[in-house]
Amino acid sequence: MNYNKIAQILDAAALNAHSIQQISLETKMNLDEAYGIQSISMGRRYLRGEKRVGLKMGFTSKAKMEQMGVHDLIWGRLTDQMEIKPLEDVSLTSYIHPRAEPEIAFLLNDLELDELTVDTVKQKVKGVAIAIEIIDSRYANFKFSLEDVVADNCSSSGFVLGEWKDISNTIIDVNISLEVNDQLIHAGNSNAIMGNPWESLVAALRLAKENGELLDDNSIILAGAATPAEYLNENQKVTAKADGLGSVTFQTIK
Ligand code: OOG
Ligand code: MG
Repeated sequence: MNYNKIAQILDAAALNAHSIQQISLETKMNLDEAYGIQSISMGRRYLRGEKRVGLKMGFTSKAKMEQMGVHDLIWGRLTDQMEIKPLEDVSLTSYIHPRAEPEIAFLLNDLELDELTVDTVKQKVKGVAIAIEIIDSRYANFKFSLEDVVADNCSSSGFVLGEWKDISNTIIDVNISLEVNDQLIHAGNSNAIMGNPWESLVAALRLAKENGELLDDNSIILAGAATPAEYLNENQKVTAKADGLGSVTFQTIK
């Protein structure tokens, strides 16, 4: 199968919310090829009018690596169509088997940085927020290899942003949790994200530079979940909280 064809299959699976067989079972691809497929598949979305609004990092914590059996850092693209407003009703019919996970989000300014370190990248941040990511692997049973998930834009499907706070609100060593219907489901610490969530931003900016992804004013970065993800069902109130960042909630409907 050629890469355009694979990109088209993945794009159609996301668009129509139907699952497909893992690509790697039939077609061998290396990581570069998988990112190439992601790029072509996202190109199809841009042609339909979706706008890229940022990037998301994946497998930045042990909790996520262990849940999914993938142990390498990955990155994908976020579009405007994936954004869900806080308190919005989310219909599960547009997803295959969605899961939610608590995230930390960064809002960027247009500053260009030469050196990317935990100290320098702070200059490029206008705000930090608690967020929830909805992931929805296009592969049956949410099962994939590293290459499969990369080709599938790292399962990206939705995100909800809490209120932006300035970076005097620390995001280091804070409790972060996911609640469903006011019950605590997963709890973690922000430092589970690469030892310090700022490291995830450093990695994101480095990858963006290496891959020619422009991160201009108001771009969003999701740092990757600090806890495992949880499957969603209808009629659930889903909330993520982090110390100092407040909370964000959405509601699922049929
Ligand atoms: C892949 C996406 C991983 C994260 O926060 O680690 C991710 C998946 O788990 O399906 O978004
Ligand atoms: Mg995530």
